[in-house]
Amino acid sequence: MTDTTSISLDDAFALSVSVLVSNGYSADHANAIAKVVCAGQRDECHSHGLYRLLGCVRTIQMGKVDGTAVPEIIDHAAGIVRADARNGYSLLAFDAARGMLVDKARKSGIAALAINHCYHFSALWPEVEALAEDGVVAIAMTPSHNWVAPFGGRKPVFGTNPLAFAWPRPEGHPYVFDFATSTVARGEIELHRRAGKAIPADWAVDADGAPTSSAEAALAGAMTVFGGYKGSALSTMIELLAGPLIGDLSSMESNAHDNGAGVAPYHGELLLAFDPTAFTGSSAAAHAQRAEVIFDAIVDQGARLPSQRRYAARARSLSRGMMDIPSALLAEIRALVKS
Ligand code: NDP
Ligand code: PYC
Repeated sequence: MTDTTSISLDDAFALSVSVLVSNGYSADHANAIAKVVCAGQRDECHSHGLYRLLGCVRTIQMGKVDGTAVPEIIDHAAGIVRADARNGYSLLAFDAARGMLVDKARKSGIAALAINHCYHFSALWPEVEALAEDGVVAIAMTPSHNWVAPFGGRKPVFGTNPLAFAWPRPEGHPYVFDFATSTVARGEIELHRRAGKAIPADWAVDADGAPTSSAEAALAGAMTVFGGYKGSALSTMIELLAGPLIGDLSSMESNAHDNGAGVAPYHGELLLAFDPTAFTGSSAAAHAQRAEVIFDAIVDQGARLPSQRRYAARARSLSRGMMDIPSALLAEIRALVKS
């Protein structure tokens, strides 16, 4: 049983900003990163919560990410926004480009945002959820480092390549899913290693290609794709759409760029936004009600919607004004603040 500490939402945010700014991030980057890692911890998404501050500090200490980069937002075409993160983290670029993406989707029905030249560590649900709150349907995807073997192979080719989708609903939170196209996010294996816990044998193979329940051996070997050859194909699609299509690095190229530093992946991200009203005009609200029938048919039989657990965790954290964090991790994070 992990020893945990409760920390107020405000204190967690202030601590995160302090860690980031004292290690060389600008206030803008620190706020953008703190917002997302605190949201992850609040929603009990531990692999992409406050734990990620360790990687943010390592990535700047290794001289990789530009912690003060100012993203350049480019109105590239009627349906395309480009955001050049200029070697900073992706999150500030997303925040800066979000409005233009939504405006273009409203004008054209569909629009794409390509974020280029970014370090990337974050969960994608905060971005697609924000876009759904703006009223558009959203998809996001990104490569990472090549840690994942294709179905039928043993050598890492793909990143853990998350795919996220959000659908605005007439009432309440949007429908959101966000998952790695590997069997599990790499961060989950890292958390098992930190906790000294075994992993399920289908998450990864060791360096010799044998299934392993050792987190260390898995991190040194190759992770598996989810869903067999179907996951392999989806992961390939993400490599292509968020790589060569937008003129940015694949997961193999990101790892080569890392050159053994062991820091956050460096590549691009693709986001797509669809405006329902542009497709169906004044009947969009009626069609949105038809979508509700699908969600009802899922939950009415006892199945749950993705993000249902996360939204429940959020509600608990917000009502307490606190969130829980492993005590050892909190101590490690506090020790990162430079005076
Ligand atoms: P999971 O395998 O837990 O899948 C997460 C998604 O599936 C969530 O939307 C989750 O909803 C939903 N889900 C889980 N169980 C069920 C269920 N029984 N019924 C319905 N829906 C369910 O997480 P992953 O390890 O694949 O990914 C975790 C995170 O890692 C993601 O946020 C992803 O963005 C991030 N990531 C980021 C990468 C990057 O390069 N930046 C790379 C890889 C992953 P709920 O949250 O409510 O449980
Ligand atoms: O957990 O797989 C992961 C991951 C990769 C990059 C950021 N998170």
